[in-house]
Amino acid sequence: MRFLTIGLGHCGGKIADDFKRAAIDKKGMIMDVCAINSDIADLATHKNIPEDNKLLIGSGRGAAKNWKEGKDAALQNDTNIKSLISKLVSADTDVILLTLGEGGGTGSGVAPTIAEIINDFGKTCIAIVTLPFETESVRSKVNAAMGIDMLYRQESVKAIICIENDKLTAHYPNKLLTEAYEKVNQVAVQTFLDLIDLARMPSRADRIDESELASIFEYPGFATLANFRTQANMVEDVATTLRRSWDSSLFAEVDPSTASGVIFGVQGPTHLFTTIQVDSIRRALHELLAGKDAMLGIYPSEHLRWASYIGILTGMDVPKKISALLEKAKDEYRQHEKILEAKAKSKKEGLGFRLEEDLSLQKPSQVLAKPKIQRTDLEKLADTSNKKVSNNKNILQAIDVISSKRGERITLEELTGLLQNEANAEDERSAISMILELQNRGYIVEVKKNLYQIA
Ligand SMILES: Nc1nc2c(ncn2[C@@H]2O[C@H](COP(=O)(O)OP(=O)(O)OP(=O)(O)O)[C@@H](O)[C@H]2O)c(=O)[nH]1
Ligand SMILES: [Mg+2]
Repeated sequence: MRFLTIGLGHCGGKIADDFKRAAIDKKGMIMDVCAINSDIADLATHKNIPEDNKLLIGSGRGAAKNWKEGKDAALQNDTNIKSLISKLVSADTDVILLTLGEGGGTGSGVAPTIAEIINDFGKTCIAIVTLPFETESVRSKVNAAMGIDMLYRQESVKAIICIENDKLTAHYPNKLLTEAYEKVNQVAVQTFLDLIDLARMPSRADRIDESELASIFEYPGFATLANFRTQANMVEDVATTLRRSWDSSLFAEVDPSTASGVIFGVQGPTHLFTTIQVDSIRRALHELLAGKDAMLGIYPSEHLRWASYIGILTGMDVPKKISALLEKAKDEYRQHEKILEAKAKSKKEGLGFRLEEDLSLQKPSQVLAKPKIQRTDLEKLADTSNKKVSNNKNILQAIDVISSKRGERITLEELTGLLQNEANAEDERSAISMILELQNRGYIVEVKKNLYQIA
């Protein structure tokens, strides 16, 4: 079989690099490989991918965990991507494999565009994607949700196989994250290659061939890989071990009853495959997957001490993990938007430092020196025992009114008129009380008899 693996972004590039390394030893398998990334440093780390097959798109510094940035970079490099793929794809390429980590900006944003380009080449693709940890940021979740949705809708994309990163914690609790990543990437690569090997393996019993396997890949929808190995003498019932082969994997949990196609190969010592045992495996497959395109290969080998179950289930409904991711991405995005709205509002309103209000309670420091003026006439007129003006709200309004005339000179008559019209002074007497208060606070200064300077 001939594969073209295209690694997208950081995680996708690493998995593609692993594919190339692991496939080198496989006789009869041709694995063409390339990497597309917006991060120049990542590309340099892929030792097994030829330099000519590495394509840098976008900024060179990554897509800042923004799927739109990744998508734009792919669109802008449409011609370069097409020429890279046309260099590597050939008439006998059976499957194009896209590998990426859903959650970043590059892989999530670029993959749907690549799938569209592949469609123009008349080829189909399988995607192997990782799902972000539940504890990753809202940005990662939105990228992943958006990326998976866009990828799923692409016509050329058939089987989407999801590695569930959250399972890493249970599988490798004490490993460093980098080691756990390496491990899970290798397991995914090995499982896939074991499946391909199955279709090339001879058998004296029923076997699966490459064209059967290729036809199973064609069912669109979500898929999972199964790979389980156990000591042959531990297998009491071959059929019950079957289900464990996908339930215990690092791939996202699926509902096998929704599958369209299934291929299974069971390998083990010859004595394991009595007709009754093989019949029981077939029954188990049939009960679980009635009406499905299910194929079983049996690979007895005299000297094996272990039994292994390798398979793929395709054309399945959305795994629970992805439905939950889509919901969580929406919820957390809404929450995030609310926080941003509140921050924008608070920015508009400022920090609550109102100099004029503060000044109305306390004399401003920059006020002009209070002139010694005769206020007796005004005081008489105002009858300062009148409480109307001491109302803080009215005086604030008066300050507001005169502040628009800062620097101007204004007569007593104009000032009383102004305060009556615009500062709610009820009558001339209240207006004059306000004038006295404004003078007291230093907002106006009587520069001549009945002529005021607004400070
Ligand atoms: N299983 C596995 N998951 C990984 C690995 N590296 C990263 N991830 C996951 O993949 C997601 C995407 O990360 P990257 O591949 O670094 O993102 P990218 O596509 O390069 O995008 P940008 O860095 O934003 O340009 C992360 O959120 C992780 O959940 C890895 O080696 N193995
Ligand atoms: Mg990156």
